[in-house]
Amino acid sequence: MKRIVTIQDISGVGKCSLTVALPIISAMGVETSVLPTAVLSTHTAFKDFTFRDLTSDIQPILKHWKDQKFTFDAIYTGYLGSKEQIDLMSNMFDYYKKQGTLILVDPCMADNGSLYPGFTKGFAHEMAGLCGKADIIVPNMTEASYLLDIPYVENGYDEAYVKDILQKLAALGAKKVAIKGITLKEGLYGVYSYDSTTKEYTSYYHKRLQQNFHGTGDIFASVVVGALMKDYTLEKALSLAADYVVESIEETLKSDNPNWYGVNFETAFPYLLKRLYQ
Ligand code: PXL
Repeated sequence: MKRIVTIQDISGVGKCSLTVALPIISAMGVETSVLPTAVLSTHTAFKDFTFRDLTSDIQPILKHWKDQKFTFDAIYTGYLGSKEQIDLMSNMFDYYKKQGTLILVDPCMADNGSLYPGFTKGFAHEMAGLCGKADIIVPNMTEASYLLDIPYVENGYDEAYVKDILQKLAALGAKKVAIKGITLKEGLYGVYSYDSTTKEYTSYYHKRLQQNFHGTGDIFASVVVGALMKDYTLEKALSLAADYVVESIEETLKSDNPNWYGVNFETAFPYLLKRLYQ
């Protein structure tokens, strides 16, 4: 069985980061080790959340893993709480890269044109450096704009603009870049990717639902990692991830009392696993 490690926070309530990555990647038949970066009472869209920073635990945990000679088929980083954590991840990448570990960075820091609470342009700059060390990065359009330090454009751009952004992100150093939430077609969202080694682009369009929910980016990245571990091509992994997010949102909207803070990815598991094993 393949083993990955995912590094992001635990938000006790909120259905994001580790509370979605762990069940989803495990359900896809991939051993999922975790390195929590922080423990929050809820994700940061709730008021008055608590935040316990775990930065000082990261180094000792990584040392123990090295001593135990654990290897990972992939490293997937999501929400990181500080520049110091980015530096720790950068060193971790250098160590595991030598063993052929696939590195996927979800530069989780922004959406809908703005940074999440607590993040700065300086943090985005550091995150751009970390993205440069990844095999694959999966930003949304807002994160792509912050990584490149260019203004965020919500709508009205063309395909040439998207391709230019993909190339500029690849120029940071990431081998493959995928951007989700592209609004080029009415009523649809697109996922575009660019492979800097083959110079090839792919695109996939899926239904665009009216409401935005938290945690969907984490679900997307988790499925991409899981599918890649199941030997999917990046193109197939991206379309599966996008379709599962749509299915999860539809499950949420179907529910009698949908909560606002996260989606019902749990009841969409049969869909994911059927697709995975068909
Ligand atoms: O889903 C991204 C995410 C992860 N972790 C925390 C967050 C968010 C988005 O708001 O607040 C703590």
